[in-house]
Parts: sequence; C-alpha cells; structure tokens
Amino acid sequence: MKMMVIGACLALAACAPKPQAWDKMDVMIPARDGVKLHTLIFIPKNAPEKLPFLIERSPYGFDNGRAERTLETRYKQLAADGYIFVLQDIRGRYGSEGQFVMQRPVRDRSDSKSIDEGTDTYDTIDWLLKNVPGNNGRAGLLGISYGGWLTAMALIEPHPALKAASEQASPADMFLGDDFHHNGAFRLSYGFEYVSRMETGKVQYIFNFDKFDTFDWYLSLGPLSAIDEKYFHGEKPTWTNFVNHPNYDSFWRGQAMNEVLTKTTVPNLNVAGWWDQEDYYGPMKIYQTLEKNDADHKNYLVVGPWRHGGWGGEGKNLGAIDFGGDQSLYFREKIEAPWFAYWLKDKGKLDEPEAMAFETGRNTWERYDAWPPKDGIENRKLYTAANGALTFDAPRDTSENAFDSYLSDPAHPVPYRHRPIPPTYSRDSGWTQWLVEDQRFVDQRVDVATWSSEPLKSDVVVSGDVVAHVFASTSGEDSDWIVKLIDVYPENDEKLPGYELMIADEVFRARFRNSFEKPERVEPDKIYEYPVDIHSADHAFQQGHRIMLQVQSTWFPLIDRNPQTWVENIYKAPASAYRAATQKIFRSAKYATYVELPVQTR
Ligand code: PG9
Repeated sequence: MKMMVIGACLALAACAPKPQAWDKMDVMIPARDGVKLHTLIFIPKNAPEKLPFLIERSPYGFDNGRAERTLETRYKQLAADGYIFVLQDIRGRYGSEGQFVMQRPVRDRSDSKSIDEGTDTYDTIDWLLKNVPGNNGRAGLLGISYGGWLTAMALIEPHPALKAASEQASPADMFLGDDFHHNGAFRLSYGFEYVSRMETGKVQYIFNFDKFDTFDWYLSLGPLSAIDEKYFHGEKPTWTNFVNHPNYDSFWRGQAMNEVLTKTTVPNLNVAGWWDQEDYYGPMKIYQTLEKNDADHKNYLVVGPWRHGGWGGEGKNLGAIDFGGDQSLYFREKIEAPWFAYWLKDKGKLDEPEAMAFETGRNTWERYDAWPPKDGIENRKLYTAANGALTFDAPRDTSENAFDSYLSDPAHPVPYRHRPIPPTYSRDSGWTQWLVEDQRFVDQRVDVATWSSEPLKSDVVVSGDVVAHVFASTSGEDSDWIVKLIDVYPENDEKLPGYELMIADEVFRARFRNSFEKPERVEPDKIYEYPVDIHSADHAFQQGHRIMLQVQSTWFPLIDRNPQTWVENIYKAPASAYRAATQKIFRSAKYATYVELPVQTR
C-alpha cells in the first residue's frame, strides 16, 4: 500500500494553493476470487470528523492526473463537504487485474464463487471499511453512464454500509433504447467506435479513420458484414454479440435493468439529460423500474437540460441553446451535494421532490410528485394534414390518396447531423451536441416528410411521454420510421431566428412491430400503425413558435441502413439486399398519423 501527499508543484502554474489537501492511497483491493482492483483513495487532511466514502468505479481510467482533476471539477462541491473519495478501475481495465467483460452479466447466485460488478463493489466497500482510517462506516456510490450502470448493478445485492447511490445516465436496455440499439435498430457509429475503443486493449483506443467525414467512411463500407471482414475479424466480443443476437433474445433480456433490478434497496437519485445522445432511455427506465417497488420512497429522479453527463461540467448552454444560468452547477450544489450529505453525514434535510425536471423553453426547474406527471395533464393529438400542415383537428379526408410520400434510398441516406461528421471520439467531434443542432439542414430534402403547425397563440407546455402514431406503408419488406418533434422558433426571434430545435425523437424498425423477439416481414404497400415512443419531455413551445413533426427512413451513420428488403439478420445482409423503397405516411380519417402530447392544463 503506497501513501503519499499530493500537491507538490513541479510547474509554476501548478503552485497556486490547492483548496483541498489530501492523503492519497494507491492500492490493489482484493475481490473474493483473488483478482485485485486498482483503487485510488483520497482522504481529506485534518478532517474534523469521521467521513463517509464516495465511490466511483470506471472502465475509463483515473491515471495521469485524471483523478485529481475530477476532484477539483466534477466533485468540487462534494469535496467541499468532506468525503473520502475512492476511484477504482473495474476488472480488466487500466491498473486492475482480471478480464474485462462489456456489461458483465449478473452472477449466478447458486454458484457461491461467482462474481459480477456488484460483488466487486461489495468487496471493495468491505475492504475500505476495514483498512481506511477515519471512515464513518457509510459509503455512497455514483457514476455517469458506464459508471451509472456499475452503480445500478451494485444495488442488486448491496453492501449494508452502502447508504446512498446516484445512478446517472446508466443504460438500461441495449436493445430497446440505449447506446447500441433503439427499438432494435442498430446504432452503427456508436456501436462500432465504442467497441473499437473498449475492446482493443486494456486502455482506451481510438479508431483511426482514413476519412474525416465518417458519413462517407460508413457509406463506402457497404453492408455491416464488412466490419468483421475488414476490421474486427470476429475478435471483438461485443461486435460478435451484435451479429449473433440480432433480435431481443435472452442475451439482451438478461442484462435489461427491468429484469435484474427487482427491489429498491438503497436511496437512489436517478439523473438524466433531455438531450443525452447516449443513454436517456436508461435512467428514465431505471427510475420507472425501481419506482414499482418503492414503498419506502427511496427512488428519485432529476432530469435537466443536458447532454450525456453534462451535469458534471458547465451547463449554461448546449450548443446554441441557452438555459439562463449554469444548470449543472445548480444540480451539483443544490441537488447532488445535499443528497449525499443527508444520507451519508446526517446533514441538512431532504428537500427533494419525487421528480425534478428542468422545463426547457421557459428555463425553470419544476417539482413533480410523479413522473410522468399525472395531474393537470390533458393528452392532445396533433395530426399531420395536407400541404405540410400539423393541426389539433382530426382529419376528415376519406380518400385513399390522403398521404405524403418519399423515396427512401439506402444508397443516399439522410445524415443525422450536419456534414462533415467527425469521428465520435475526436476533438471538436460535435457528437455531444448533435441533438440540439438546427434541423433546417434537412428541410429541403425530398426524403424527409415535414408537417408544421401555425404559430402558437399561447404557450403549449408538454410534460410527460410523447408518443407518435405513424400510419405508414412501404413498397419494401422492412423499413425504419424515424420521428422527430421540433420546436420552430419565430423568424423574428432575436437570437435564433427560425431555429429548428429537436425536442423528442426516436427510430422504430418495422420488422419489430409485433415483437422484438420474433421479427416479421412487412407486407409491401400494406398500411400498418406504428406507435413510436419518442420519449418524454418537459418543454414549453412558446407563443409565436411552431410545432413541427418530421418522419424519415434513414438517419446515417447514427443508425445502420435498413436494407428495406427482407433478410433474417441485417448484420449478415449482402450488399444486393439494400434497395430503395417508396414510403407513404397517411393522413386520412381512417389512417390518421398523429403525435400525442401530454399538454399541461394549468
Ligand atoms: N455510453 C457509454 C456506455 C455505457 C455503458 C455501456 C456502453 C457504453 C459511456 O459513456 O460510458
């Protein structure tokens, strides 16, 4: 065990007095199977009282000063309150022994020797209590994304000293809504680049694209099978799992949070961002899952105006969208720090409503006693209409020609954001902000159907789940339906005239319309109703703004191209399977496409 005092300044710039001085331990903590986990422990010097542990576990490494920088920035407000910080590399990553398994499955409890991320957390807490002086016998656990997932996994069989947790942007279901697939549609750019990053060695690796615009790179790649042929050669376990599990089978179901989190065991603050480009579905689903079994009221939700993990940094704006103050600082100071102080240090009182949501558009924090809110909400249907109109009046047209149509050509997919699209993990990649990019860049495309309301006479505040009901046909045998709900700013807006801000969005892969387990061929030209949950929002469409709905069938390379012909397994589809198809979105009295909005009545 090494113990050292940090703060020695080597460069002049680093000589400014540090607000906090720590004793640092750099240790290997043994798990029950003997594997040792590399852990950095920061103990505040001269603490006036015994302190709780705050633990973050991660696959991304804490070396080269990352740990110290994290304490000075992300954890500054918590550090000011006084905690023993514990930052640990998970199994098989960076300084830890053992083998890394992407989202290691929950252990088999009938095997007393089995391990998982939960038991590693348990064993770590056990060791800390016995070996680190000055602790008060309590531990808290938090983390963002993979770290959020590790937090959630530790809630399954928690250590008795684990008294508070904050799951933040954890994935909950990698087939239905998080990093790797949405409604069964594969998240190509993220899936490929993340697997390269995590399964090319013990430390992070960045794939070297030979084209700056990855839109071009992915398109020239051809069908998905080219990834293994040219790059992965069957050697990346997670990619191989994608190929071998194209449907929602026991592989995906076995890791879904609603299957594994059966009890609310520890007070848990779930945190999500409205514009999280990776894991928005996850924290909302985990909140819902734990809520089903929360008689003691330990499960809470906070949703703010953030990108993935944005609450850890500066939160005055996201791209061009201003939030009227630093909402990340607000979260860290007024929500997160009091949360842990209450549960771990008996400090203050808990002033946390069931759910706190930042209402975008008006830029206010709102307190709710349920999420989605039940009181003061009226579900209103907004229908697509002729000439690109969007209206609260149900269509009366009985003709068979009441539809809007476009040609979806996999050879010319719609980019999901402005080109060029740099690699996800590159400086200024733009990945973290793409969800708030101005959608005007696709307005003129003939393969995007657009409907827009008149300027609103008064604010329309949408709070809760937004579901689109798309009545559509395709001349193909499978199809993707991408639905986007957009706030169109007025042309005379001082800062963002005519801006088109996406508020909610989602893709639905038609083969899964009846079942995610057993995909079915689409009958060409038959009209089906596709309910597409485009997620929840708390957003004020303000007076003078317009509400816009868009439907398209490609979103590239965010989502792999649907061949639009029937194949059993898209990961193995030949290039010849990819064909153009004519898409029709109906707006007749019988087949009325609409989006259902939970509108506030107060
Ligand atoms: N979104 C990332 C991730 C989490 C869990 C599994 C796979 C990817 C992350 O940011 O950690």
